[in-house]
Amino acid sequence: VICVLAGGVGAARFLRGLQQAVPPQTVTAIVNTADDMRLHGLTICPDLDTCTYTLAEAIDPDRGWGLAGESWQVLHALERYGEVRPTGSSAGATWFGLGDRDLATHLYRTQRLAEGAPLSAVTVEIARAWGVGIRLVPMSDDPVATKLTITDAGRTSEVDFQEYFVARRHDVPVSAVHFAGAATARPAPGVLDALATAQLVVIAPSNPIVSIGPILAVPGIADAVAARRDHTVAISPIVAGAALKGPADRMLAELGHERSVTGIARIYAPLAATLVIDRADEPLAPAVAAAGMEPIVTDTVMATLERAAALARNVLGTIAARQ
Ligand code: FO1
Repeated sequence: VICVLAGGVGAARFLRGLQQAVPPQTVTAIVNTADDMRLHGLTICPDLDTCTYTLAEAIDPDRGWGLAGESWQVLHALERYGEVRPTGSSAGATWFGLGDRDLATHLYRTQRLAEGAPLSAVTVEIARAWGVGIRLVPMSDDPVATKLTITDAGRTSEVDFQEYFVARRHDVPVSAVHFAGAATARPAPGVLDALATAQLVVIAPSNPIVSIGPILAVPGIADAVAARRDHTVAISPIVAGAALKGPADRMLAELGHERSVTGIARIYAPLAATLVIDRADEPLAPAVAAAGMEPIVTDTVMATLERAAALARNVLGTIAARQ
């Protein structure tokens, strides 16, 4: 079994490459759920859905989230209510883009949760409906929510993840991050087992602070990964000092980390023996080694399925070589 700690787009692309390289049933992805939100009374799990839709070849390839060929009739119909919505109400909100077909996933999930099913069981059902072979497991069945302290126009406040990411276009400085609910959350069934028995644990190229951070904040998970340090490989989400997608680069700097593969190595060194870095960062390989991780230099930008599969084979090879 190969166990992958996964956030959204970068992780989904890596998993899609990995399922070219190994039988999908041998892969368990432990997925961040601290980006989840409630809107229109629905439970929305963006990272789980990004992984599901990507693995089902149904994702919108340009946006990296939501479904390809989506229509937006419901969203446009909601715009009518914008004028009558009282201040403070979130009724009919249109700032978060839910497509018509994507809504079906949230309707199904919300009803199943209301019937008492745990998120992990509902996730299996949704993945099956989309023909996904990789086992997708939410990090926890208990709610955990990323909260960010931001400063906007001189005012400091705490906001939910999607308000920071989508409503404010991750364009405001972050001075603190915490994961509400994490301290009492339990790992979802199968998570600790998968970590303990995997031949290889991969930390996907996701934001270390807000995508991988919440997974590691669930009690027991970081210890389970650290116990497998020699079998754990992280893939840097930072290439030449920049994040390929999202605000990881700025967020690292704002929270006092170095915005480079060296900064990534300092964060992951207690958990993983190996860090895969891009060829563009080859000059920093000695700094990665000095931070306590063995650097592997290769192409990490997953512009095509072939590149993603090649990266996956490379990651598999690092462990095969050491055994
Ligand atoms: N990201 C955006 O930038 N704008 C959106 O309107 C938006 C809607 C959305 C709906 C469903 C879904 O599964 C994801 C969606 N995302 C949107 C992406 C989401 O905010 C990010 O993928 C993350 O949570 C970060 O990993």
